[in-house]
Formats: sequence, structure tokens, C-alpha cells
Amino acid sequence: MTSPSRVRLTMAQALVRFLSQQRTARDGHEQPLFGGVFGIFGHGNVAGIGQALQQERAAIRYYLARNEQAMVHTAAAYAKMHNRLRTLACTTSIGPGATNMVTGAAAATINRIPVLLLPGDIFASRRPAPVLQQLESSRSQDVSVNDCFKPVSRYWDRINRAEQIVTALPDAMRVLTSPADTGAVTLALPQDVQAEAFDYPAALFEPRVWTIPRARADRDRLHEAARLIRASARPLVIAGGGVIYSEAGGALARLAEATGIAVGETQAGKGALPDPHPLSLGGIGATGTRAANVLARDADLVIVIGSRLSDFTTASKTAFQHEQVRFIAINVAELDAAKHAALPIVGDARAALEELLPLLAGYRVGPAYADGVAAARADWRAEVDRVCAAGGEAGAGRLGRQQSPAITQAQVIGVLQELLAPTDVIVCAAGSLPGDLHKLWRARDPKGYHLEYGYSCMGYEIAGGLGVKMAAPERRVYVLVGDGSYLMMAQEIVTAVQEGITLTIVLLDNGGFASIGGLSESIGSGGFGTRYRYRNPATGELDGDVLPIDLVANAASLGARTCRATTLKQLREALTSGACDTQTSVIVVPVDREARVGGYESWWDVPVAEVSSAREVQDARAAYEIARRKERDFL
Ligand SMILES: Cc1ncc(C[n+]2csc(CCOP(=O)(O)OP(=O)(O)O)c2C)c(N)n1
Ligand SMILES: [Mg+2]
Repeated sequence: MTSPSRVRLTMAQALVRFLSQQRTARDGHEQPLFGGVFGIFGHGNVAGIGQALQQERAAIRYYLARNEQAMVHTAAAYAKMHNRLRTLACTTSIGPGATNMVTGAAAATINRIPVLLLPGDIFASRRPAPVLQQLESSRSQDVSVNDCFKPVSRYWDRINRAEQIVTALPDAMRVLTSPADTGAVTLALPQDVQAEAFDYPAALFEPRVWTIPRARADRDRLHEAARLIRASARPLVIAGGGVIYSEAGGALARLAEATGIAVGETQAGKGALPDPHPLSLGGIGATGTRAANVLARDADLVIVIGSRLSDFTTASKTAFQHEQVRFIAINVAELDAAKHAALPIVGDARAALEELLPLLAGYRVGPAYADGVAAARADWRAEVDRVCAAGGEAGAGRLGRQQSPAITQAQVIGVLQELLAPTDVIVCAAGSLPGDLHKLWRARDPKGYHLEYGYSCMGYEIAGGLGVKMAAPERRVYVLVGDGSYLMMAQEIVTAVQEGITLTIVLLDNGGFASIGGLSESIGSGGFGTRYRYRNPATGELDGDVLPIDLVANAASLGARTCRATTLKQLREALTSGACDTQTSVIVVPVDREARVGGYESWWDVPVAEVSSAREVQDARAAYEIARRKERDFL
């Protein structure tokens, strides 16, 4: 007999019911934590979680995806768009279905984005072992492929008994909703345990609200920060993703306006201080603007807010050249707050900025600094206009199969900038586009620029676009994707079509991996292995004609409305015809592979071969050794 305070359910049913009842709240706004469950079923989850999702479908929605990696990206994009207050869960079978999620887990964890992963696992009973897709070990039976999730998860558990979820689930939610600890949370679910029944306490299924705190920073350190800022002649703010997740943009603008301190932005932080603001310098670091990078070079104090200080942000620790430069780092995570020997202000970005502002009363940067910021900004705006207007080489035929890919990637960015509304969202992740966008895009809304550049994972773009649109259906979502990324993972177009989720996908075709090709040239290897070519039967090398890939037909076959734009006029027409608003569309734009946007006062450490038979490599190594001398230790 089940007592009234107990409910007899399978472990999977209990888990799904529990998820449907979780909510988050911040600043008094409450919402369901889970917007649904994405999944692909196999023998490792169909009878457990699959059955439970069917039974509980009124409480939580299930979405069928095409690829397990992609669905984790969708969940992460959804969570990022919701400032980490909401997410999606992902269910897979055992074996390859499960390990397909490892890349997505790493991307989410590296970006500090919550996702709940529910891979199926081998029988806890071990009786039918080895089950189809089981990895065997001669040293232990306590091993499965799901152990691969451990380093890429912020929380990892294997549920070997049905009752374990009573403690595991609240713990998993604690990590998912922790601003400092969040990332991928993996609960590996043995396929037999999923189907086992247990008398669960009814209290487990009561609605539960996870309050997202705004952790207050240490008072003494805030006073010390104010003292450092007051003593600074050339301060600079670096705004990272944490500013946006904490909705600290308003507080940042108030601090910037009160003090005159200018702001550079990381990829995740772009839009924190929207571009029209006179103190916005745009992107900073290896892919930064000249305006931000010149100020970083000369800054005597860098105030880092909500950033991991990746090598792109710090230009591989060459960005800050002032002899006495010091750092203040405001971050919810101690790990990040302590980087660069910063004065660590451990706490929520918005709360810390609000508390810091009154401590700075009366402080203002000098007129020379203010004039410098205004001039750097004006110079940069003119440069962006110039770069976005400059055409490619008409008739160059660099793609081989098309006669004149005269359009440049920068021109495409320029057209999008001109046509998109401030609240529209651009989504991107890998290739040459993120760098170009970081430099050129004028983000006018904190949620309008969605870059996954912590993992820079090719294939994130379309899957991520799906998550963005699910999180913000009222916004138009533009996925910008290179041909290489597209070919790696385009299949979530099918999921978008299935769900009636409208994305506009702008596919920039430059015939291969142009960004890595450029990198390869810069390290003396001539772009080796980065173009889509046939293997030449005579030489055995990939130097034959360019492969005839019909990307328009490919996208059409997945259910998208498609067109090809070979001129800017056609691109404008495709974007403004209105058709994109009603159906997922793919606009294929051939672009000039060689028309690259250069770097501005920046560098990125990519080690060049120390010895080589090639002269170009030797030269590149010599240049590398000189450039590397600017790298600094901040101790
Ligand atoms: C999953 C994954 N594999 C490899 C890389 C390394 N990589 C970065 S950019 C790039 C080429 C991307 O090609 P494409 O999408 O066509 O963009 P393009 O460089 O041409 O602008 C590669 C291979 C990566 N970032 N992600
Ligand atoms: Mg390409």
C-alpha cells in the first residue's frame, strides 16, 4: 500500500514530473526553469524517460531533435537568451547518443551556461551486460561511456537506485541555478533503473522556486576598488557576458556616465553598453576594435566585469602594455575574479556596480582621456563604414565554380546592420564571422548579439538559433554561418521546420575553411588542407577543382525556403521580401574568400613550428618570437 504522502512512479516518471515543477526567480520575477525536453530515443531511454515524457506530456513539452550535440546547443542558446534563468533538458539513449552530447556539454560548461543532460546508461543490474553499445573494461565494471561527461560537467551523477533521485535532483538544480557554478549538469540514467518503480515522497513534486541570488561583494574590497579607480588616470572597463546575464547594463551605463570611463566588450558581453552610447568602444582583444585596443594598451587600470579573460579578450596577454597596469575583477566566480592578480570583487555584477557607484562620487576622468575616447570612437566608426563598403574583387572567381563572388563578408555584415531592427538577434559561433562581427557589428540591444565564442563550436549556429528563437519568439533571429560550419551541422533546419520556428539563415560560402586557411597562411603553411577540393588522381593531393556543393539544394532538401544572393541588391531583396518572416529560410551568399577584415592593434598566440624546411615557416617563426615578447605575466 502506498501511503498518502508517497507516490508510486518509475524513476523516469518521477524525474520528469519533478522537472516540470521547478521554477526560478530573480528580482521578484518567477518562471518555469525548464522550457521543455529535447530528445532522441533509443533502447537506453525510450522505455524509461520516453514513456515518462509521454505520460507527463501535459506538464512538460517534448521536442524531437536530429542530433544530440545540436540539441545541447539549442538548450544552451535558450538558456543564454534567458540570462541563465531558464533552460531545456536533453534526453538520449546510451552509447553514441549519449557521447554525442559531450561536445555540447563542454560548450555549455565553458560558457557557464546551464543545461541538464540525461544520457541513458548501461544496466545497473549488470545482468544483460554487455548491452548493445556498452563499453567494456577489463579493470572495472563501474565504467561506462558516460564517464566522459565528468570533466565537461559542473555536476555529474549516476542514478544506480530509483530512490537516489530524491537527493540527486535537488542537488542538480542547485548547480544549474548557481550563478557561479552553473554549466552542464549530467545525470546518467541506467536504462533498467529508469523503468523501476519507487514510492516517492509527494513533497518531491511540489512546485519549487530556486531564487537566483545577487551575491553582495565584500565591502572592504569595494572601497579598495574605489580607491584604485580614483587613483587611475587611464581606466578602462571590460564588459563580459556576466554583465548581460546579471542584467547590469543599466548600472554599467550609470557608472560609465558618472565617471567617463569607456567600455570595451568581449564576445559574450557585446551589447552590454549598446553601440550608440558615446562611451562604447565595441569589441576588445584579438578581434577587437582599434578604439578599444588602443585604450587597453595604455590603460593603467582595467575593470573587468563578468569576464573569463580568455586569450581572445586579452590578446593572449599582450593587450595591456602599461607598465603599472592593475586589474579589478567583478565576478560571481572566484576563479574569474582572481585572474590577472586582480583585486577580486566576488559578487553579482549589477549589485557590485550599484554599490561601487556612490563610492566614486566626485571622480571623473580627465579631459585628455575623454577627448581620446571620443576621437577613438569617431575614428573607429569611420573605419567600420569604410570596411563594410569596400567591395571584393569582381570577376576574381576565387571559388572556381562561381564566376564572380564579388561580395565581401564585411559587406554582408553591413547590409544586415542596415536592415535589421535593434532587437533582432544575430547568432554565430565559428569561422571568420565571429571576429568580423566582434569588430564591425554595432550591437544596439544586449540580447541582439548572440555569439558562442567560449568553445567556438562549429555547428552551434543553426541549433543555437533554434534555442534563441524558442526563448524569444517575438524577435527575428538571423543565423550567420560559414559553409564549413553549415556542412558540419545543418540538420536542425529540419527541427525548425517541424516546430514552425522561423529562422533566417545567412550562409556565407567562401569554399571552405577560410579563417583557418588564413591562419595557416600566417604561420607559413599556405592554407594547406582548408579548401574544398577534389583529390587530384595524378598527384594524390587535394588540389583539383573546387567541389561542386549545391548548398541551396542542400538547404531546400531539409525543408527550408532558399535563395542565392550573388549581389548586394539580391541580398537586400531576400532579406526584405517578407518571406523570411513566415518560413525558415536559407540565403546562400558566395563571398570573396580573400577579402578579409584585418586585425587592429591585436595579436593571438598560435605557436609556429620552431624548425621547418619551409622558408615561410621560418619567417613566421621569427615574427612569432618577436610578437611573443609582448606577452605579460600579471602576478
Ligand atoms: C567543431 C569544430 N571543429 C573545428 C574547429 C576549428 N575551426 C575553426 S573555424 C574553422 C573553419 C570554419 O569554416 P567556415 O564555417 O566555412 O567559416 P570560414 O572560416 O570560411 O569563415 C575550423 C575548422 C572548430 N572551431 N569547431
Ligand atoms: Mg567558409
